[in-house]
Amino acid sequence: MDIKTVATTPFLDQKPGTSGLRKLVSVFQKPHYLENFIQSIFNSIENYQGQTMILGGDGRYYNRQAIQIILKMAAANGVGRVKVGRSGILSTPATSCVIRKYDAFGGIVLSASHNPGGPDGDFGVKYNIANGGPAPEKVTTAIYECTKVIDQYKILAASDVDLDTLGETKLGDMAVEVIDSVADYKELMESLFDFYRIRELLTDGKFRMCIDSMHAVTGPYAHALFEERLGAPSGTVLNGTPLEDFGGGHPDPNLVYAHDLVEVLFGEDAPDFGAASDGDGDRNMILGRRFFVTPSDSLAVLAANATLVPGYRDGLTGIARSMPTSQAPDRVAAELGIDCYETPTGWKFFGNLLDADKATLCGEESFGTGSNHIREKDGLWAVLFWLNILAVKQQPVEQLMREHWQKYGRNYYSRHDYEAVDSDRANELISKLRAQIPDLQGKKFGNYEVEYSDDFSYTDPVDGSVSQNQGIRIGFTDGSRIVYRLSGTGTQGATLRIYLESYEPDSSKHDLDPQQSLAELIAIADEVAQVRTLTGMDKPTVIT
Ligand code: VG1
Ligand code: CO
Repeated sequence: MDIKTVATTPFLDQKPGTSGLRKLVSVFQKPHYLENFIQSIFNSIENYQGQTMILGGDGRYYNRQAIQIILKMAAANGVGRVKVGRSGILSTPATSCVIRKYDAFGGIVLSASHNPGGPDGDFGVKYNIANGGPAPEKVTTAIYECTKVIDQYKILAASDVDLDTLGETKLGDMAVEVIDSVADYKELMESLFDFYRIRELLTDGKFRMCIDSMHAVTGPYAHALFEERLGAPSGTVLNGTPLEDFGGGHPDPNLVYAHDLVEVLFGEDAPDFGAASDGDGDRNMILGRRFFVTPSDSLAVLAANATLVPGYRDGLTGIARSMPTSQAPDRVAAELGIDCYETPTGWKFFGNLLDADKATLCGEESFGTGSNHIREKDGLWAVLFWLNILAVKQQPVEQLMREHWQKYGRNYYSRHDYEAVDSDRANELISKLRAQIPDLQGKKFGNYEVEYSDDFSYTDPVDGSVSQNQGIRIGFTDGSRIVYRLSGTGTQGATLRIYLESYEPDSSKHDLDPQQSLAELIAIADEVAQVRTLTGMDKPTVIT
């Protein structure tokens, strides 16, 4: 083996965020930048020599080049075998599935998720551990520490591997196996859902659906599952070929960016069901005919109806949601007599709860839902879950949702994002807010009185690890909440996220536009944090 040891110097900005290291493509293309980070992963872990690793990405620009570099570094560092998705394609949930199925020591997903791609867009690297989930904080911290002191990396001098042909080759002593990107994931989905009933629904000639892959990674998965396996007509999947620049779009499944789908579902003769997924396939948006399901409500509905689905027939051990996610799932957990855990933002905090079987379903307000079937959120899994429920209940999405609200009440919810804010100003806003925390309790703002205020801190109930400063919460006596936090996935300046929630038990008041029903809280959020003054922006850039 011709292993080269290359001298390098540290980059001081390689701290992983909410979900891996995300930077502009041009940053990752700097000499040694990607190599330093990959070598730091190997330097921070133990006992992987001779073992299997999984590798793939969402197909964005620089995916193929990065895969070739990582394969040669894995070979030089003593990895035994790498299973890589054909053409470099593996969605985040598929990677998690494959890591678990083949007992790999871990995996690398190349993705910046919903961030735009292309030469001027973003790139990202996520490291997942043996349970298939995102590396927990103690692992990402160890990687970061290694990036600060790295002085060399190892890489095999070899020619590129053919990524487009299934089968096995050798790279030095390491086996490289190009695997079907879809097969293992599809098999897992078949084991969880009633495909017979979903197929009946999709072929009954009445029910129509449409799914938008946004030119990103879920295209091949959606074609194989919905059109080939479940009998939906071809054309059901929109934008189903992964493109390096996602067609110039933002592969983020929400009402703002999934506009092709929104036009169809809110247009003339709209289909019954619509869904979209993000760049790396872990997010989902669910729509009915002229109807939007908020992600927090989606988690609540899946939990309330889980026993209708074969894989969850025996019920749930618990539910977990990220702190800013609405409290709608808590109400279902209370009714079911199970625990509902509140974790910091980011899927890595769910791993321990799932491993310990304390939670079966998990979700985040940011269009992420998942379960113990893998250790990542899973966009197409959520779509299949919804279809399975609809196939059993034979109800339109809107009716299902309204009946849910009737039983549990409605948690009106919205998130306001202020993107690309100057970082100093954003930090100033958060520190000023933090300084107010001790004085807020008991304060009155119009109809609202503050019951508590804190900077959310989480103690993992399984390993006792503590994560502090996870978002500033202001809770009111009627159960309404305002939460502020800075994003950990952006690559330019800072993004301030403000999460707003109120609860309405009265079903005669379930028809309001959330922006209208939350209007007073929105005004309070601005007053307390001086958002417009301190950001210099008069309105949010994205409202979901
Ligand atoms: C965002 C979301 C968070 C999600 C994370 C990764 O993080 O808010 O809920 O887990 O993205 O999702 P932040 O720090 O920007 O708020 V993905 O699909 O981008 O991997
Ligand atoms: Co994603």
